[in-house]
Amino acid sequence: MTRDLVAFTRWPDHLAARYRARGYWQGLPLCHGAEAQAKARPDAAAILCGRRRISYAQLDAHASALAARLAQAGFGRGDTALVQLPNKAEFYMVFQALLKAGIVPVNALWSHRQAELTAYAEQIRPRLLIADRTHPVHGGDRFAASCGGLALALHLNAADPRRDLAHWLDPRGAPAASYRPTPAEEVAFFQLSGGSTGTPKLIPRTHDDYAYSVRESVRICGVTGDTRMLVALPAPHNYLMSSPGSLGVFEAGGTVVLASAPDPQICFPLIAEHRVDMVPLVPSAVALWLEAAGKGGHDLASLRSMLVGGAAFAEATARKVPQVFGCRLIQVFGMAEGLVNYTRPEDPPGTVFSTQGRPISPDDEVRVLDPEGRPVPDGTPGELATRGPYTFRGYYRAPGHNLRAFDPEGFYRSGDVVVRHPSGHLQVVGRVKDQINRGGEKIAAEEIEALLLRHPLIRQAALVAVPDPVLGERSCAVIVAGDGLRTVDVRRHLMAQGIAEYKLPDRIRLASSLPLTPVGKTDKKRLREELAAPVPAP
Ligand code: AMP
Ligand code: DBH
Repeated sequence: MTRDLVAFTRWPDHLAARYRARGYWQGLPLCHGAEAQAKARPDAAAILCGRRRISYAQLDAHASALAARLAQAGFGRGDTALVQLPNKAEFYMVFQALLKAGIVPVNALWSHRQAELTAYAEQIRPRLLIADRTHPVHGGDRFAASCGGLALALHLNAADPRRDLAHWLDPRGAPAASYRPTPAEEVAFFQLSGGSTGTPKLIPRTHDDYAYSVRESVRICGVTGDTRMLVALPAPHNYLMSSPGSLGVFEAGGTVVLASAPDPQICFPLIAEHRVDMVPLVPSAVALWLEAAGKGGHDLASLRSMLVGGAAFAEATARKVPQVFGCRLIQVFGMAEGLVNYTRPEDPPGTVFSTQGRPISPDDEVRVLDPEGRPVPDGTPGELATRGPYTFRGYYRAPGHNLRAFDPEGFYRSGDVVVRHPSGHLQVVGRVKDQINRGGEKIAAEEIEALLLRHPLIRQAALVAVPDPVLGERSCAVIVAGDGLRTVDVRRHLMAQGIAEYKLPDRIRLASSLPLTPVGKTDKKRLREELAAPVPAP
């Protein structure tokens, strides 16, 4: 297993040497930030979770206890783990522990179900599963039993004390086993891709590259030891982990305030109670927050910065953020694959409202390309391709797909259509990848189409985006089927395969045929146009 993890697609030597020489890659493990805080300010609050306050010393003690017990049980370098935990302090304790012990995790989202978890497990072949008994997939042991090669499953809310995560995290009685992280140039964990392919892809992230993006995000966003960041979107998401995210907060010694969802009813009281000053949101949540803030009743005066990213953000809405919340807006355009852009404090207000920022690093190489792969001038839309000190060089175990996802010079084709301004700021104006961005949650059309086609009556299927005033986009499945198929059957069929709820089509249309392009592929552009057109009155 060890060899397999090391043999991810690396940066070429000359680029790696440059990134080291320029101080981007510092050779430190990703768990270093929180560990350093545990020494420097042990009593400072690292995490507020419900009524619990976890100091940096406690975070480190729990993580070290789990790392030691896992090491004693024979886990370490070369092993992988599948983790699925909710927005609770344990998520961070476990992540820190796995980093310390050199065990490489995939952190699945809470919304993921059987289909996604199975796809991840098949790719990483985990020896360790860490999950929550209250999650529908982990209530019984069926899923664990389906993972070939699993050696241990630990659970939050476990009935069996030997498998109880809380016990494994308990510093009392922890062994003095030795353990250490993987080398900094190797994979620290796998990030999840929003994807556009049939199977969800995994992104190997090294300590060196990820730590660099976190450090610079901290600097750009002004995270300090006084920062109190509300984490209300899924904690494992790349945005909430690194832009600047929880790892950014831990790097600076601030406090992560956890929320179970981004709803104003949940978040506003937490902001008032804990004097939250920074919050990362997606545009659909901002819309809800603006509406709720207009009604008054909550003290949001502590808010100083709102980060907004993950999906298209209308300029008119962006302009309301400072007006309504009295705080600074930071637009962020990032991807789990690497490249992250931010608007900066020194940017003119017009730039902050109308662009999605510019790259973190002077060594982020950005190309904007026409359909033939030729660079277009600034101001002209084109596909964003990029490489740099924290942009990955290949999906895990996906050589065929990597040939298409990268150009011969190692630039990752993001599938996003952007306009670059002479200042380097990017505006996201569209997409060429076959994906639906449902309020920041990405749906790979191919993945759902493949599941639909497993139904015996479904002959053809296409999943396309339709505009939505709240989420930006929703999904519509257009299906050509044999007689007798009802839309409820389609929904049931998908649910039976165990997919995340956000991937269920919002609309289902039965059609007698799908429009085709001249080369005979489904003409999704035409489908989108037809579906977006107002329905003629009967
Ligand atoms: P993922 O692959 O799941 O990490 O999602 C990354 C993708 O989210 C990007 O490639 C964009 O398509 C989209 N995205 C992220 N931030 C923004 C933003 N600020 N505006 C528009 N799209 C965004
Ligand atoms: O949508 C994303 O994936 C995203 C958005 C903002 C991201 O990965 C990030 C910042 O790092």
